[in-house]
Amino acid sequence: MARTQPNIIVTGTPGVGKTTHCEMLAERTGLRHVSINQIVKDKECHEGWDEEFGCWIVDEDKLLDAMEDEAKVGGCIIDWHACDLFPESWIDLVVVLRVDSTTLYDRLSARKYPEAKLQENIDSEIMQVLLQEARDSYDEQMVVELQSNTSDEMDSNVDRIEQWLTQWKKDNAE
Ligand code: DAT
Repeated sequence: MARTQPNIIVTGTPGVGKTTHCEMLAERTGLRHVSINQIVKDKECHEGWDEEFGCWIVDEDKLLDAMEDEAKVGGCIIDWHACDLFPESWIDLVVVLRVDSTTLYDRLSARKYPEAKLQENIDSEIMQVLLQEARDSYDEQMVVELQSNTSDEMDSNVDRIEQWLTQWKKDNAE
């Protein structure tokens, strides 16, 4: 059965602004903010805590099982710092947020990230790891790269995604 609402992934290096964008989008569109972090924690889709990187070791099969019903219904704004695990058939749009390294440094320092983790994330942003992952995993027409340095950029990103959603609904109306 076709989805009556699209599923959107908002991805990028930690600190780019995924959660802030997803919350604003959910408020404006009525779509659901699906925080993978929260699902992994609440539904225990993990194999324990990685001390070195300070994150859950995600059990991807369990996570996909936990999300399948919701993805089928549609209307998910998926908030996660990876995107290659979701089947392409579930997804309609992949938004990769980008940020300058100085801005990212300030945001991650404010989170009190340990130096090694901070540096690793900044390197990953400079090397555009998430953008490449998105391009490798999804049709190029589904992937959009948006800058997220300022609140003006965030507002225009959210406007743009809302416009995309309006068009998607027109295209997919019965
Ligand atoms: P993420 O979910 O990608 O880890 P976040 O939404 O928690 O990132 O944002 C990290 C911090 O940066 C938070 O204090 C909000 C701020 N921020 C994010 N995007 C921004 C933007 N485009 N302009 C100004 N501040 C932003």
